[in-house]
Amino acid sequence: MINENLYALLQSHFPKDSNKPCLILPDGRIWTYADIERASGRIANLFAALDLVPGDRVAAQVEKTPEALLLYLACLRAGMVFLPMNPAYQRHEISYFLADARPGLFVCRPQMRGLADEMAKGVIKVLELNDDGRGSLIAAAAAHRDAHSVVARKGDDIASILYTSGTTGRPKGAMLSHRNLAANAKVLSAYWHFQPHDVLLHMLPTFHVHGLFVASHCVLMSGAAMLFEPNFNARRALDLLPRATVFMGVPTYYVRLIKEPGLTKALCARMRLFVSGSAPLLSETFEEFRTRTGHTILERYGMTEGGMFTSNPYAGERRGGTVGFPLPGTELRIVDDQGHPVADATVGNIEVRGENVFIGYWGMPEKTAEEFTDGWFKTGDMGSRNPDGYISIIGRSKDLIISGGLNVYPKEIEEIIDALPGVTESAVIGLPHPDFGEAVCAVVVKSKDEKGLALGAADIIGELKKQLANFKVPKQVFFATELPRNSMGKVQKNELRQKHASA
Ligand code: MCA
Ligand code: AMP
Repeated sequence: MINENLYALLQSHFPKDSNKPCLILPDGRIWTYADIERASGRIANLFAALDLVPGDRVAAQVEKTPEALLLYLACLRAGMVFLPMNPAYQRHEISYFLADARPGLFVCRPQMRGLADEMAKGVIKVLELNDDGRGSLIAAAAAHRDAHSVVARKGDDIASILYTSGTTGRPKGAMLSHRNLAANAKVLSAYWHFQPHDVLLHMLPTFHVHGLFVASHCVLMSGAAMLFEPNFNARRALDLLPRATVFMGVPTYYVRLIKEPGLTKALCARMRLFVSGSAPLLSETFEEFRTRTGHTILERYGMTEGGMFTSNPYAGERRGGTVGFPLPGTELRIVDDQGHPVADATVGNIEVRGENVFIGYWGMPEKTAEEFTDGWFKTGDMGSRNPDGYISIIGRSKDLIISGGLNVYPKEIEEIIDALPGVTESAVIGLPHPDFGEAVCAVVVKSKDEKGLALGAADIIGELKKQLANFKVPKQVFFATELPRNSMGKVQKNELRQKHASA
């Protein structure tokens, strides 16, 4: 039987010369492919010593370090299910994920240890991974052997669970199988022409599909190397672009790059590809970047629930304002609200199908069934197909804000604001923002009592900061006497967006 473990696939593409660099760190240290194999092998052996068995979840809320990536690779090879969490998440968010996913192990930062132990209730094992890559996880793994045979997995076995919030406010764990991830890894590395001599400038976080799967898998599938940076910083990117051949980013990265006077054609002379996604790339940014660097950004479109669905062509015309064509192996259709395919150039609901599309939401069979029609996944994105096949994303039917490439579901924030003393109701909306694309803003109706009178914007923001990751906290709070509603009683968010657009 073929082992469909994704790690086995990646490993089969590792370079013959295992001393070839895989990760190049800011301080010049290098992790070779041999180092990656040995260190992930030690962590995989540690899992067995902790009595974890394949299928157990391993949750991680850690900063981006080489060791964090190794933890992911160790999970793959040992058959564990990797559950990454944004380090910005607070108690409210983490406790939900742990209770829902019931991991066998939680790897956290030392500053979260007290909270982690409290939430683990003695049931979940807790180990630490510090922001410098040390910690009890690595210390414990050091006692184990390097050699580890990749655990046999079937294509449908879960490799990772990534939580995406939802329009109902209750986050859903998207289960991605070894087959899902492998399908996208194979297609993307080939479609974007990854070669062993490539050097990817990796500045994305590693707790989302974009940085963890799309970027890392392309490199590992081609035996290439990555300049592995802890985060995005435009100045630092300028220092490193001359050493790189590929860059991947969210639109905010490109907005910030073109603000740098040092961004020139000469600086990008060695580069062969710039990829953008996770949020719409404005045509001004697309054009300005081309003028400044001579490079045409390749925009692609995807989602946590299936990785990448479409891409502009590598060799053909990369058209601004479009996300290109469905990738090989992904079918995409655009349908009206009754599910009938619409004509070219007509806006409809985007649905996708393919080996990359996830296997369902963890513990939510009904929710999963609702999101599929005959195997087609409803993305919640609206778009159209041009007569020559290019897909454009026109909007979203789901109530979602994308701020700097990070998703914020208004419902989650509205529920917390509505529970505050002095609040009658609220509506959270996205308003245009020059840096983040969209900024989270709240419109709040206060109660007419003393609590309402005393409540100010700073109180609301202060309370939200205690409970939620900072990027979800509204950048602005507006007060209103009532929320506009239609005859069905539904809040008219479009009206609110128009009213406050220039605020
Ligand atoms: C940080 N802050 C933000 C954001 N990030 N506010 C709104 N939106 C954000 N995205 C807040 C912080 O809480 C802080 O607030 C202040 O801004 C400065 O924080 P700092 O960490 O210094 O910000 P930064 O380093 O400038 O980060 C901004 C960033 C980062 C570089 C745009 O958010 C980022 O790397 N985003 C990429 C996310 C990503 O990988 N998305 C892909 C998802 P305060 O001052 O109040 O403390 S995967 C996906 O969507 C699908 C599959 C796809 O298609 O790819
Ligand atoms: P996530 O749930 O974090 O995976 O975010 C996926 C969502 O990001 C998609 O459903 C789209 O709404 C949006 N998205 C991703 N790439 C693009 C793009 N190139 N243009 C517009 N929206 C995008």
